Amino acid sequence: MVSGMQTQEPLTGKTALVTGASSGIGAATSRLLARRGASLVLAARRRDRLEALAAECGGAEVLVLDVRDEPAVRAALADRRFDIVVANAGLGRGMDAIQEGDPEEWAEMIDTNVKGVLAITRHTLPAMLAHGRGDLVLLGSVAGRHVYPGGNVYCATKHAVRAIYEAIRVDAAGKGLRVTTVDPGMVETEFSVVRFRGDAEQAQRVYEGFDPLTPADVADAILYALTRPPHVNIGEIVLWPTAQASTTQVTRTAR
Ligand code: NDP
Ligand code: 8X3
Repeated sequence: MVSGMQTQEPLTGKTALVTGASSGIGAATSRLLARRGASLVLAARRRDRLEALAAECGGAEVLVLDVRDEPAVRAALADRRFDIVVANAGLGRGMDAIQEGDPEEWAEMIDTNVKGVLAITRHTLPAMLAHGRGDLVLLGSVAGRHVYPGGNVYCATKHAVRAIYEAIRVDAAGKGLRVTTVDPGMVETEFSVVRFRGDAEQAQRVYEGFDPLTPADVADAILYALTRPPHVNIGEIVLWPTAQASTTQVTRTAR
């Protein structure tokens, strides 16, 4: 190897579980990992989406799974070993001030973004640790680093993901696991359509007048972490749209 050059670890022969594979960042990550030779297990609730993506990926396994259902996560995953786990499934609901928030929406976010990530972690880590090698990637957010108006409980769940990332680092230390949190700013996906309960116009306005990140940009960051040499663990990746300075400051041009 030429001095100073980093190897690109191949993904051929590796099996990757991606949660939230039916849309956005999860779908883009699945496509990219499949192109790099990994065998994919595509998990989410919408079977039709997963089956279409599996065909695109050249025959990936489809796993219809609600990450909020911990016994179902255990039954589906606890007896298997994955080389790569991308715990990506997540959502935001609403942008109300905390004093006006809907506790049902809070529960949905906490159950998915926190308890779902915990269930995936709990039921995939033991096999990776017993094997002495594996990659666990969590989808955090810049919302896990800064709280913005109306972000309250969504931001709290992503702060929790950051704490879970740190907990995994210390609890699973010395067992060959690489753990990464990938924390993007604004990415144009179905995230805002879900957040605004299907209001596509309101969702579209979120991304108007600037170039947001694309799901492929985030997939590329994930691939970077996964393809470092085995002794290198990329711990935290924060990526922003160039026009986004903070969670409250986006420079938009009139169109
Ligand atoms: P999308 O809405 O496009 O995708 C979300 C995915 O999560 C879907 O595949 C959905 O599948 C899945 N999902 C949601 N709830 C569940 C559940 N209970 N069980 C299983 N799967 C579920 O959004 P993104 O791609 O943008 O979001 C992916 C992750 O990235 C999330 O964790 C989000 O918080 C994070 N993120 C997003 C940013 C953005 O600006 N878009 C920025 C920073 C982080 P299905 O409905 O079929 O179950
Ligand atoms: C999603 C991005 O800025 O809406 O994590 O919180 S943001």
